[in-house]
Amino acid sequence: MVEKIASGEVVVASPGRNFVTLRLRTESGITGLGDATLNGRELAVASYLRDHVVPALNGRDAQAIEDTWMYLYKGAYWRGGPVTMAAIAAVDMALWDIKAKMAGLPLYQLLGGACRERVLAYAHTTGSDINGLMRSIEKAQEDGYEAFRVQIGIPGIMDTYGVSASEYYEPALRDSQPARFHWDAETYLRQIPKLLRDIRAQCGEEAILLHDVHHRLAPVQAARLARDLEEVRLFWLEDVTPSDDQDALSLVRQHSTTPLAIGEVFNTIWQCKALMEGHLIDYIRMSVTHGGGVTHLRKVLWLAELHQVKSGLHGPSDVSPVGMAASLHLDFAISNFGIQEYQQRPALIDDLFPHAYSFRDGYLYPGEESGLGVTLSDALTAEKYPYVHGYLPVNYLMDGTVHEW
Ligand code: CS2
Ligand code: MG
Repeated sequence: MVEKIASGEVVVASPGRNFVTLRLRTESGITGLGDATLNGRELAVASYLRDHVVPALNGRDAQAIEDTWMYLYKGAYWRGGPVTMAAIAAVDMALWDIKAKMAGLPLYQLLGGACRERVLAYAHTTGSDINGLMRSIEKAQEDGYEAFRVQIGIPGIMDTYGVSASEYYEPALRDSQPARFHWDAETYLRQIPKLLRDIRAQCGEEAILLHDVHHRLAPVQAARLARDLEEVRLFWLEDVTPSDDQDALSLVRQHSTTPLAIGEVFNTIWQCKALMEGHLIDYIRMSVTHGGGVTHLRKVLWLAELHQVKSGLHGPSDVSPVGMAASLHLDFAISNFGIQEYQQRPALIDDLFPHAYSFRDGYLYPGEESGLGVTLSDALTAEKYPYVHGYLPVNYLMDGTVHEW
């Protein structure tokens, strides 16, 4: 029997930060959820969904997921980009949720079944100096984590990327204009190798350490950093140079064996195909939410598998619990899993998005509820938690030139 899509509702709510959630309902009343949160540009995706996508879904077969993906991607003529792909991702997640509920299975079973027993997670740790960062690592260790993204203040740069005063990191800032951040590559390059060597010495040989450069270096600077960090033995060095100029990574490769991770801003397979085929990266960082959903990311991860690239799916606080659940079902079901980024959230968010997935002793488990295993509490409404206008910061060089953030 064909189960038709009957309606779609977009919930934009801000319980401490903005989330955009799509709820699709079939004619017989089965619901599916999708995450469409695009940090700092939330309403653009909400409008794309409400005004353009949802009206085009009515009456379609809810089980024909691949076909609906193509209908939204190829059928719109205008394709790709973070707004479009987050909207398609939300529809795709919601349809997988519905299909898995209809089958009475947790989603990972429909994706091929479990390839592992647990999913290694890494924490965000941050400090304005070594002592502060060590305290943050110790706190994450107390929570059970074995892997840590380490971001540290750089004397001479007033607001280094990833060093946050607030515990709840990186919601787009609630300002009428983007905040101004600062950057100086030479100041960073002079100091970061020693800082990270000290952290390695204090954490011991076995700790899993990662570092994120957030797209900020030129190719030759990136090569120098990757070389200078070899003895730190990072699990990965992330976004060491902007990913638009992909040949640049061959220069980095020529100078070091530090593993490289890229891709949190990618939204289609075309943006990572050459990187994988050229063996220029070791980990692919796309998220289910920004990468076209389960259907598309699965293809990305299969391509990655062919080229011995592992997953490191993006899981910052801007991916909602719905997007996190979708990531975990994929992490569980692919053979080339690497690591999963996972920031613990304020209890309010877990309460508003009750979920079957769990975190224990540094590892994540997708849970055994059918579907994605996430519901929306009735308390999560736009009236109770109205949308808050905000922007991600804009990053400037010391002379006022706009730079990568
Ligand atoms: C970061 C993100 O998680 C990461 O590795 O690069 O936190 C990124 O800055 C945010 O997703 C931007 O919204
Ligand atoms: Mg990153």
